Amino acid sequence: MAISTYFFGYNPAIVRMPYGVLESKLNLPFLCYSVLPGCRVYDRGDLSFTEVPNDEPYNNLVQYPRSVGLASQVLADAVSRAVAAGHSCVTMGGDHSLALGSVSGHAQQCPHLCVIWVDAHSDINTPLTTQSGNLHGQPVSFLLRELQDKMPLLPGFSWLKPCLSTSDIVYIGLRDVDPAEHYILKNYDIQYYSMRDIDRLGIQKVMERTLEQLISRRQRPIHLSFDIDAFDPSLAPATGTPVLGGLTYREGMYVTEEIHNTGLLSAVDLVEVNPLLGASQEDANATASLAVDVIATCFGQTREGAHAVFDELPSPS
Ligand code: 6HN
Ligand code: MN
Ligand code: MN
Ligand code: MN
Repeated sequence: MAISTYFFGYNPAIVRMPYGVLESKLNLPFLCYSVLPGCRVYDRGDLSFTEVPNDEPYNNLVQYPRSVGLASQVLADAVSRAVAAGHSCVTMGGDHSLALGSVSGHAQQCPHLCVIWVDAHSDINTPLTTQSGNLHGQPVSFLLRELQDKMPLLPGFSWLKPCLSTSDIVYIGLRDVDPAEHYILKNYDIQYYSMRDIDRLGIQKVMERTLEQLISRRQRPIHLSFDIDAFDPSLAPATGTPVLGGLTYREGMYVTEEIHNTGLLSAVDLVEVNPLLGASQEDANATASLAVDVIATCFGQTREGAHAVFDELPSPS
């Protein structure tokens, strides 16, 4: 299997994220040769983005629409090319607005894809319901066909075509949902498993139901959009919008192991790791290590060990 990785350190404040920590922890040769035998990983490096000058807020509220729109278009092209080349594509952010580009680009090659969105937040505000004005709280609304009559045309976004139906996405880990977002989830019949649902059902049932809905009738490519803030802040402190009561390490690993086991994972976003927001270097390191475990598990790292390196045991001579 071939995997392309991109660093896309973009957030609405137009800051290039300092990915040193994540990049050094994501030891690609190590991942290829020892953890994930059979995987070839191509590091496509950092995607650069252009800050559009005089990028006035839309409606006096939505921040940097032209810059985010343009950056998303660049990312969509990159992801589309990687998938067209037969690679699985990993995009590391950056902020969750990057899913605008990664899901769109993936869908250009795989129009029937489905999405598993692992997050404390549902990121489904529209530009007319957002209270923060941050586009990282809105990407899903741009992607859903059913919401298009509620979407204003934002400068910078004319290229973007909605590529998902409401039944193509399942959320896992929600625990901080705005009132308008809750209205959308309920009224458009979008499936989600909140932390409360995970408490009630257990993560095993949640994954069973998620995969049953998305891929039991037909096999199709999976796009995993994983926000590190889905984990509890005790595990992932270096992130922008931490919320108490998140996934345990074991629940997070179970989610990615199950997705790997489908054999259908085609693209992964790993977002909202922000080393600048860790209170200490240890916080930044712990959050980055967790992100690496998420990615590695997506592509076959197991908690049970693997034996691909040994063909046979050494015998005494
Ligand atoms: N994230 N619902 C809030 C907003 O600003 O719309 C929080 C969004 C968080 C986004 O973590 O990717
Ligand atoms: Mn953010
Ligand atoms: Mn998010
Ligand atoms: Mn989030």
